[in-house]
Amino acid sequence: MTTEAPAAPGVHDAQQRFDAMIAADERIEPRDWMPDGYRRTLIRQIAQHAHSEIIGMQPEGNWITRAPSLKRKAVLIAKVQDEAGHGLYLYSAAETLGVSREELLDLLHEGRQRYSSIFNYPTLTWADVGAIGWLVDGAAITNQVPLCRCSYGPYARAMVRICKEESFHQRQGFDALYVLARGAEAQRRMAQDAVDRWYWPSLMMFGPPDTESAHSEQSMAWNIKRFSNDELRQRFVDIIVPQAEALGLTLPDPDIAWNAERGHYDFGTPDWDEFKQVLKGSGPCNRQRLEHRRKAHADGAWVREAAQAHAAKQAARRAAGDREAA
Ligand code: BYC
Repeated sequence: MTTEAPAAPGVHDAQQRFDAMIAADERIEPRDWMPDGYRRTLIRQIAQHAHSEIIGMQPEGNWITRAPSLKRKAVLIAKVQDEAGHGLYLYSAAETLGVSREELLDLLHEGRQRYSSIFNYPTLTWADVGAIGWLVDGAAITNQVPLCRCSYGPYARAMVRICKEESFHQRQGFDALYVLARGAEAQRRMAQDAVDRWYWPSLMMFGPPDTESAHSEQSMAWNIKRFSNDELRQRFVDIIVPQAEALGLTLPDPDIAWNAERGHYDFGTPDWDEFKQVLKGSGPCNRQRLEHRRKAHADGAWVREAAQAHAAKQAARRAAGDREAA
């Protein structure tokens, strides 16, 4: 008697299986069937996230040579290196979806994929490094901790390590600002000025208001996003208001007030026109960031070529060794 292998499940069955896995809050892995839209959404989001990590090295990298002490310099170098590492984990996660890192970098360099709006603002003083750590990394953690439970396995797993490292980044930023806020009057003013400039852009990191968020509903249905943009923005404000008090600095938002009925802080509305301009490429540093990235990529071509030549030589040696042993 011969037994026939079961027919490959049709797309309909595969879709049902996928839907059931999402409903049961299970992880989707690279070899599982997934709808095209799910794959496209993940590639878009993970690539945007990876690009943000490597572009995000620039504003802070700007202060490595001018960090005020050896300790601050060492900490900043470690942080900027961490961002490069995050980029690598995320490009690897994106590659499991069938795209290559080269393709994604080309899309970034051609301006066809986005990176976070936040990195189009300049770092004018040393206090900006503190404000980025406290507010930008703080916003990133608020957004990214729920991504550790994202339905796509490789992205969720990458986020676990990234979030641990982001916590260290946030603490170093808070610490740098804390020291400045308690220093000379000029240092305190510098810390306040940095917070004044980074507060609103950090609220914009969470994306447009829910009413204008094109992807949230579908991404939440797929368990990619666990909370909406506005929910996470609110969570972030609730965290930073008491932290600002502990720092002795004020947030440049006259609408911040505790709302006992809601159990949350009320806060003002970011300038969404400015956000749209930054997304269109007209932020203060868009052009500079992309030009620097393209140049860094071109300057690094010899490293990639040398690594490939080395790998080819090793492979040829291994093959020759195998032939001799045979
Ligand atoms: N900037 O439908 P929506 C870091 C776009 S790195 C630019 O709500 P979604 C760090 C969005 O792409 C932190 N674009 O989108 C690194 C969409 O455009 P398209 C980076 C934005 O995806 C170094 C359109 O607006 N974090 O922490 O559902 C040093 C409509 O938006 C932004 C991540 O990438 C923005 N802020 O939600 C220090 C987290 N917001 O594609 C620190 C992962 C929205 O339709 N990403 N857009 O043309 C996410 O969680 C989500 O993608 C977002 C947006 C919440 C950002």
